[in-house]
Amino acid sequence: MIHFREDFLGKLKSASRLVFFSGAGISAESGIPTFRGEEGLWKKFKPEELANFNSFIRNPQMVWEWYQYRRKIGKESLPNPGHFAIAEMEKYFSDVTVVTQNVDNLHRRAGSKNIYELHGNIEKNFCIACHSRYDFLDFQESVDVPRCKSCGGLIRPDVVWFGEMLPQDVFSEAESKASKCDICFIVGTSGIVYPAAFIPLTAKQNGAYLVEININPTELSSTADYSLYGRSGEILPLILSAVKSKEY
Ligand code: BV8
Ligand code: ZN
Repeated sequence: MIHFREDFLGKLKSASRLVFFSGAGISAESGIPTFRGEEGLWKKFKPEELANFNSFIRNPQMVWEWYQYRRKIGKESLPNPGHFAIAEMEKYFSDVTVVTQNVDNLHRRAGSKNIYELHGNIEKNFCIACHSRYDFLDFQESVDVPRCKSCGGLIRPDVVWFGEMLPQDVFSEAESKASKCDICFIVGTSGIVYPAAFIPLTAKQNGAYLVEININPTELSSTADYSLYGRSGEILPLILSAVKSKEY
């Protein structure tokens, strides 16, 4: 059981707009490996080898297989109590926004309504030549990198690779939500990937109260007003029960 600090409970009581800025750590308890943790995805592979356009052009098959491997893990994973707690918060606050760096769809599958996917979505794909769009179901079984039906071009996952711009409309709307929120929760992220990591900083600059939920301190810990160390799948449901029982 955690006894939350009085100032945090006070903020919860007066808040109406929440932002949950999430990273790979929120999905760790769903069985999806994080990027930089012990079992990190990058341990076996390096970001520069896989999550960037030039590697895809040089070796489309290798990059495609990595994403098929991650899609398979994603398909076998379920949202965990942390995702569900965030979704249920929508009943108790007027505006709950999820700004996620994750591409795994678990927030949506947990029932969250307002989600900004800053780095895209692993179940979506497009042709690099004519930009025709394809969703994951078209290629569930395809081991080989698929070719576009209309032009024969290579098909890639619709995620943001290193060196690529984030979807501008998604990012600016997420920034505007961050600038207006009362509390910004930073959940399960090492906070080293930019410009995504600007989101909590924008919230802070506009007067939001920052709560970090992580098993370790991170790059963003110094900006947080309150750091809750532990697994997000355990801490988020405790915050939800504090809200439901009006512990403040
Ligand atoms: C761009 C999608 C330029 C693909 C990913 C300054 C400004 C702008 C850019 C840069 C900059 N400095 C450097 C850059 C370049 C680069 C960057 O940030 N590099 C970093 C590594 C230094 N940024 C870019 O390239 C971005 N693009 O800048 O374009 C530009 C500008 C104009 C015009 C053209 C171009 C694009 C970055 C996006 C890259 N794509 N993913 C895919 O998924 O395959 S990044 C990847 O990292 C994932 O999206 C992931 O979400 C993201 C962040 O990682 P985390 O989510 O934080 O995961 P991590 O493993 O690191 O941490 C997990 C945390 O969870 C840990 O803290 C752990 O303790 C915790 N945890 C674990 N278990 C639990 C837990 N917490 C709670 N409970 C648990 N149970
Ligand atoms: Zn095409």
